[in-house]
Amino acid sequence: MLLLVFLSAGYLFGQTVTKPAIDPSEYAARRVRVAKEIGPNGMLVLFSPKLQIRSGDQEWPFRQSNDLLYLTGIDEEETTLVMVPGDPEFAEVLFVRDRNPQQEVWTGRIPSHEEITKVSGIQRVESSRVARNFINTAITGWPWVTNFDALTERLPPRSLPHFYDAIVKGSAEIWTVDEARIPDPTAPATQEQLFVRDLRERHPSLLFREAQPMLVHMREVKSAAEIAVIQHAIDITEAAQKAAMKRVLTATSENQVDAVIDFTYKDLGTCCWAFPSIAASGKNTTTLHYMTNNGPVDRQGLFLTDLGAEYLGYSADVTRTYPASGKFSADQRAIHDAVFAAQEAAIAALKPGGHFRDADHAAIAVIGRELARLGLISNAEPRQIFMYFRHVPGHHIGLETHDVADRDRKIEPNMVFAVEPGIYVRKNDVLASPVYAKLSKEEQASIAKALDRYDGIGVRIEDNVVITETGARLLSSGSPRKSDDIERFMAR
Ligand SMILES: [Mn+2]
Repeated sequence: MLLLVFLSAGYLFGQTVTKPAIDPSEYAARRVRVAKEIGPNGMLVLFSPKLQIRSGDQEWPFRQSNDLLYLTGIDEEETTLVMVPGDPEFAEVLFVRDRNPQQEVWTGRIPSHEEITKVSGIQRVESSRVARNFINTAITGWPWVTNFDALTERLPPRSLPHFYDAIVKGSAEIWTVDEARIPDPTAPATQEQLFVRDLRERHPSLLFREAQPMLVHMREVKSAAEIAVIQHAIDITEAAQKAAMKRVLTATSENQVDAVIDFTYKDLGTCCWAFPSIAASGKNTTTLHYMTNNGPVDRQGLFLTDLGAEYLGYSADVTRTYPASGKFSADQRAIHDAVFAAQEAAIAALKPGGHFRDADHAAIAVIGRELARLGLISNAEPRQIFMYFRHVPGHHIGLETHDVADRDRKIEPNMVFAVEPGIYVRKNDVLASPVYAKLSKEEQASIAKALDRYDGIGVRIEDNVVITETGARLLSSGSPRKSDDIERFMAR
């Protein structure tokens, strides 16, 4: 299958660039893979999520579910994808909202069914009003509810003969994403989970199959078009990084730096961040998921921005740490260079056939060596390193910032990773830690001395790479990474 990247002239950073998109033929090819996987007795069902209430009658902006976006490219509410590969007429059916002039006055234009076909490549587009009825009809062989509507009237009983035959024989399988990625018993049920619960009650003999492993396996390896889209998200993110590095020089509040980040995203043509920006000054750089972004700028301190623009649903994830004054102190530079060395080692360890753990180990080995050299630990052992570095050094990126992953799978070309080692010196936490308490008096004294020196310094350097045939290629080289390059850029 030939992958096409739509090219349209855009204007970014003062030069003409291409704005990538994903061709309908690519969505079609993904569905062909799914159809093959689920087989002629299967039915795949995916729903878009319901709008979430923020407060009162205000809703959060709609965000499509990633699996539905991955298989259709349709970023619309009230969308349901049903695939019944055994019955060619209904091999792919997409249910979407109908155009509705009264509603469009309030909430804007709803795309026509023809436009939905043009984006997704799905020929059979039906009204979202009949989605549940269609599914029930397919499973029971005749319209399940009595209020017949347009589609079920057009659907004679047993119009899905192959699937119905499988139902009768007890070999029909309903595929959907039922398992939560992050198990949380208190989380509200997804549309898919409610659907499965309901079907299990009404049709106890139906077989259910979890679609997640298949979709994870597909989503882990990116196409050329996906990599181009991610690169675009990264380019916008790096423009925001550079704007932040300039703004911090005169900013008095983290808010002001946060503001140029949001401005840059929107100015360069994407609505949103993929995750709330982290804009942290001084000691706040040592808080891993700092998101308050309203503290004063510590002029002598470091400034850390962990940013990811979202473009067509795909996420970038780039972190830079730089001096608010434009010039690193010797101690700040020492920590920054240590983290940079760890990151370079991690990136060098990524190659096809290897495992992401190789990058983890490479980063941790360098951080251990460097922390020992700086006197912050007495011995490069994991429990001491953990006092300063307590998150994993990387993850896949894609439709999720922390993209779906089978952590046991070997690395393959065209996987895209964020690599993000860090060192965070929080003196009081170290002094209070049980690991520190178990060290000898001499070890404690020498670490305490180093802690006085480096306290409040937090550095994370995060870059995005794509795996090639032989190693990893940096996608985020558009903003300065090394101490010298950062200073040079900020002085310009
Ligand atoms: Mn990250």
